[in-house]
Amino acid sequence: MNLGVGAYRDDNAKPVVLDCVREAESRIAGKSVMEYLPTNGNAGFIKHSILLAYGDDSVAVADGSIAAIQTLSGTGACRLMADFMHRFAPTAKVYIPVPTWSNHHQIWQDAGCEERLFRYYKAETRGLDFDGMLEDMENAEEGSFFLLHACAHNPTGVDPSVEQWRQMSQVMKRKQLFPFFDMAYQGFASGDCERDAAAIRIFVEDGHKVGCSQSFAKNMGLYGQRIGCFSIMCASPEEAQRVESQMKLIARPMYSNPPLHGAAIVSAILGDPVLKKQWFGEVKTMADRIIDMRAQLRLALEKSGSVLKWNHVTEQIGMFCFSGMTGEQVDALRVDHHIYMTRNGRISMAGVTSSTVGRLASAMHEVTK
Ligand code: IK2
Repeated sequence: MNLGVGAYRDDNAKPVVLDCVREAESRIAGKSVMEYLPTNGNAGFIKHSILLAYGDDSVAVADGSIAAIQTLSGTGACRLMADFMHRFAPTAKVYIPVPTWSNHHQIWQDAGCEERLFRYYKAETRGLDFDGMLEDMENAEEGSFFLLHACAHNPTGVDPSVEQWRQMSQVMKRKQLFPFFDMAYQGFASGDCERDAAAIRIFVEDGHKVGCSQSFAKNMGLYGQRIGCFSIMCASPEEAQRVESQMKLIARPMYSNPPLHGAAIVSAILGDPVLKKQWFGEVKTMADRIIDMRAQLRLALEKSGSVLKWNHVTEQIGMFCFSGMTGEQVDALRVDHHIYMTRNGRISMAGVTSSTVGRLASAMHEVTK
């Protein structure tokens, strides 16, 4: 049972190509030329992407004060942010949550940024360390950058509530901390792409100038197409033009220009209200299957005779369950049960199916007795 990589599988444990993606591909087949895109990418894609993140009614999108560039998926967007930060705020620190997607550390370190950590997860409650996080924000130097997972936090599956986001926004505003949202799972948390963008929109409402990384790997299943978007909200359209020009100067010597196909697919879907609606439905289907697997796993664990508490399995959200199992317990799952996951106890719930959930629960009970 492969529960390692964060990639969606259907209830037969098979990778999925969404119907809306197939339809978009059939519409663009043979129509696009194979010329280079400009350094900043496909303009239509960028517009649709930032509307999805900031909202159809976003004033900043409408008046052109968001600088944005097509990227090599979410990783590429984070890397451009890190390079941008290193170039224009060389002494600023980047605060990274503990724990986080491990590549975050490498991305910011490789770009030469000075990293600090902030408390995020509380092992005792398997939930958010809200007080610890606010305290670390209070104690951060003014002008620091904070990397925030917009929704469906990887690896913990623990997200702040709307009220907690509001409080974080207030503290960060007062302390003049720059919020950078990594949104790799829009739609995967609640099943609703609009709801999953709530954090970004709260911060924007409060007057923050936010940065954002978007990925279409998970929510459109476009993993290998490497399609994403990096944006920074600016004070004016003129500033946005200048910032965008600097983004291009960072991208140009790195990869010249981004690939065509993924951007064409996303534009075809988001640019057609019928296909977009279909996509919203398909994201919800994926999110709902994961939510259902969480419920089944918790129930099976509780029925297995385990005396441990498993409420976090259903309380956490998104693709991952941060199970609380130790490295040794994960090793035992691998060796004795042929169940594979990352050694921090993270289960990719997207890999669990209705025919394997029972076996997973009894193996987890076995190794945690
Ligand atoms: N940001 C976060 C928080 C991510 O989780 C990811 C994807 N990680 O998925 C693999 C895994 O953890 O098993 C990314 C960014 C980057 O994703 P991509 O570059 O594919 O868009």
